[in-house]
Amino acid sequence: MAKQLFGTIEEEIQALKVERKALILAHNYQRPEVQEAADFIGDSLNLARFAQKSQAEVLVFCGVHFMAETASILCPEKTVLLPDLAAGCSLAAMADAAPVRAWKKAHPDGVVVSYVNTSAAVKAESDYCCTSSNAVKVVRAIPDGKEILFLPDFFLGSYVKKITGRNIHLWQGYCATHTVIKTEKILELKKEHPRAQFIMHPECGCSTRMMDCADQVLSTEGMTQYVKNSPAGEFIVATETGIIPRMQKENPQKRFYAASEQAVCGYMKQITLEKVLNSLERLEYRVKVPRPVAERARLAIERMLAIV
Ligand code: CIZ
Repeated sequence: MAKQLFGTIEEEIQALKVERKALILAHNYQRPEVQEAADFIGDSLNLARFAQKSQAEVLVFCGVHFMAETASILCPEKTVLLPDLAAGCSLAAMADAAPVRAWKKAHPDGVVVSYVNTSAAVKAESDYCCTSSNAVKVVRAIPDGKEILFLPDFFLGSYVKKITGRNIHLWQGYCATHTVIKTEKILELKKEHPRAQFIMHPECGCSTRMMDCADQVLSTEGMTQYVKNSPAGEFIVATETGIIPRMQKENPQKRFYAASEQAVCGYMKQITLEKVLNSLERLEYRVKVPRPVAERARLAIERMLAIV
């Protein structure tokens, strides 16, 4: 584990960051102190795009493994570091490349749309990538009548299917963190806070039942923008709880209620300030997507970027 040489751990990180010509990127679900130490906070795609435009040589990606892979695909010339290789993703782990290839074989005319929560190897098998904020747009850009294979999130896929009315086959994956958010608790909170707006992430396990009573179904980026611009003063937030300190900091006069206090992603919370310092000191752990896979995965990401 990293040794502290002088000052606080935060000061040590900032000093080493300059020395390494590094940027610290933190996902919206990271611990508050990690978000505080970051140069940029956002969703996986905005983080990778911010990194792409920067002059930094090293990216310390405070998020989970597939996000660091996406950054490596979009910034092949930069050193991408993940402070803990155990920071995986329950949803991404539900789709491996081999079963995806078998699925494609069973639907040879199918257009494969992969949510960003997939490994680089699965993105390489896909025609399009999408995020929760642009999945509807990506699907709408595919010519009418085309059969669509959507993976790995069943709930996001169901939402997109309902909104677009398209012929979509759904992979049966789900995010373990979002499944703990339950309809009953949301109804209770709505009763307790009748003026609160209810905003929901489409990965929520209850989304198929609760979609119609949500004021908004939004990605994490969409949520942070929405609460800023909305005249409402209270919000019930149905996603991983790590986003709430950011919302509170950016909107000190507003109130936020977690739809479930248990919606905590253990993988996201693997990243600590100590591990960030260690990562900068030792330049570990490097995430590099092999070139042939990266080139195919990049095509799926670029097709998405051309639409949104
Ligand atoms: O793309 C991301 O960062 C994820 C996984 C979710 C979101 O809504 O931002």
